[in-house]
Amino acid sequence: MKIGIVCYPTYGGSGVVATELGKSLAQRGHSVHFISYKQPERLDFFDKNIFFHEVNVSTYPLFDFPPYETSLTSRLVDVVKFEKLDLLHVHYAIPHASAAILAKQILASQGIKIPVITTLHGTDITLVGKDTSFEPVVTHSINMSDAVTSVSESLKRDTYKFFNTKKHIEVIPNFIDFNRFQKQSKEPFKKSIAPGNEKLIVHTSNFRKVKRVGDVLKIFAKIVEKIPAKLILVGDGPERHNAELLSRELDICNHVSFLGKQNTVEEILSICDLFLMPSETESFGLAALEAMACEVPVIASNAGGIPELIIEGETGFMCAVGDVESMAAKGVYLLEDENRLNEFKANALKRALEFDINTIVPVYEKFYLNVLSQKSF
Ligand code: GMT
Repeated sequence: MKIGIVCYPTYGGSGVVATELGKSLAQRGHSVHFISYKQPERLDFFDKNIFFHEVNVSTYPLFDFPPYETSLTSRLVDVVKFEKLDLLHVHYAIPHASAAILAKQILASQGIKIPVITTLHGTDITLVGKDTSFEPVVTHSINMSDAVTSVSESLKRDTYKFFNTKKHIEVIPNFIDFNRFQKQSKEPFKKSIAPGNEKLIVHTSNFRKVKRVGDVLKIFAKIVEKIPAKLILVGDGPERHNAELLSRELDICNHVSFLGKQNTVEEILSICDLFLMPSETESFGLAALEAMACEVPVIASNAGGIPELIIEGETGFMCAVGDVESMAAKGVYLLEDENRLNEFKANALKRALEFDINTIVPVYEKFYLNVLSQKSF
């Protein structure tokens, strides 16, 4: 198949899933055309089946807000026509789905038919999408897509709750590439971060409010009162500065490392004992899956799609959003007993294996073929 993938190019989960999906589809022999305003972060190599089409947004003195959606739509029309694509798979509803729907209409007026598949990832539904300034467009885009997928049952339920749609939504979860995400021996690195053999606790995110990075620090501050431990924070974003201030306030600076954005997260995860994900909401929790693949158990909030990933009392624990006391208590319970911790680590890997890229990508492939066979688009 010739597949067009539209996504955000940055570190966000939807861009990562879209890029990894495209890379895997290319390995399976499909031609994959990425369309975005920048080369996706994880697309840093050459493959004869992978193509990248940059969207350039023209500026003009009249434009206080350059119209990205219009430029994207025009680029989609051009790429679909010139590359003779079979389908468009757009990741994150805003503005990718609406741009693809308009491109599809323009192409139809020229006698070219192409189905649009929209994958809902999370905040495009639970936070941004339901905002009244976007809602009518998101609803229309969902209803006009030829097929829609969501990354969890929870996100599917939220879509029906927040939007006026009866569209069938196929749940296809996030997945993980074990060629990259697996525990590696990184003893010298571990020694440099934890010279006293302290337990290592980790959080990775884009430091947006929804991630509750402040809770990560509060949980850690309580754990470190009882267990010698260090905290590694990976990523960057709007809440980073507040997090730094809070770590000073909590007097835990000597135990906390802010590493910023990192390309080889799997190396950091490989030396860690516990992952914290106290998010306000999380449609799936890809970062937790990455940790589990590297044998790191997770303590998370009991929100969104997280219960579809974590097995309570086996691969980690889930507590109410904001309940830092309980999360810290669970953390101590895990870290204080080496045998118990090792059992949770093994369980985490076992659970992650259920989301192997080689299991999930064929599900998308089958889904595409099914949409193409319907011919009703
Ligand atoms: O988590 C983020 O802030 C990024 C966001 C995105 O769409 O870029 O991630 C969402 O999509 C991921 C991939 O499907 C999911 O694993 C994340 O749980 C989801 N984030 C939220 O729902 C907050």
